[in-house]
Amino acid sequence: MEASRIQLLRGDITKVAADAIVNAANSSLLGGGGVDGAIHRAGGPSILAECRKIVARQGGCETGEAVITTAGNLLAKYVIHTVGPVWSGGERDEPELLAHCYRNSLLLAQHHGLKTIAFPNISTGVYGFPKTKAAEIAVKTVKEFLAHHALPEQVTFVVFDEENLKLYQKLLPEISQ
Ligand code: AR6
Repeated sequence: MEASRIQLLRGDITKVAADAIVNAANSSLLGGGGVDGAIHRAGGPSILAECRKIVARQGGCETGEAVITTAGNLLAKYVIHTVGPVWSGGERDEPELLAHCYRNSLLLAQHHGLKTIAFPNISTGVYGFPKTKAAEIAVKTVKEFLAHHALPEQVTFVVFDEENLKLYQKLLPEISQ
């Protein structure tokens, strides 16, 4: 049941036409490199303008939390910005904080009545989270959420690199040919 609500896609998340795409942001919410840089570049300045308003209101975004903005010029309707943990050996609650990123992003999507959401592989780039462990947490957290919630209807994992593609194919044999 949950499996039919999960998709796996290899490519650039800025090209995905979901109700929301998730950004692997940092706590400043003011942009950066990696997928964060790509989303702000492709979406245009209206995303940063909304991020600045959120910063003025609540002073950024803590690790594991999520906020929502317009998606500007992107095909998506919204960007959900979440802040993944920096990997520092696994003794600083990194696994739990990564699970919070997925869960809080899904909760925000649900509160906004969104039907489709696409995730990048949060924390597995600059933040150095081991990819195998991160993929296991992502899949487990999303499946658990979908088992208990009707929205979002569809979750897409967008993988950018070959290693993550292989990991997600292995973890999701029911949807990977
Ligand atoms: N579409 C989909 N996935 C992508 C794209 C893209 N266009 N570009 C990169 N990835 P990272 P983090 C993948 O470093 O580790 C930023 O500077 C990439 O291959 O973007 O959470 C922020 O401002 C990797 O698997 O995010 C923060 O300071 C995944 O996205 C910091 O990096 C995440 O890599 C966050 O680090």
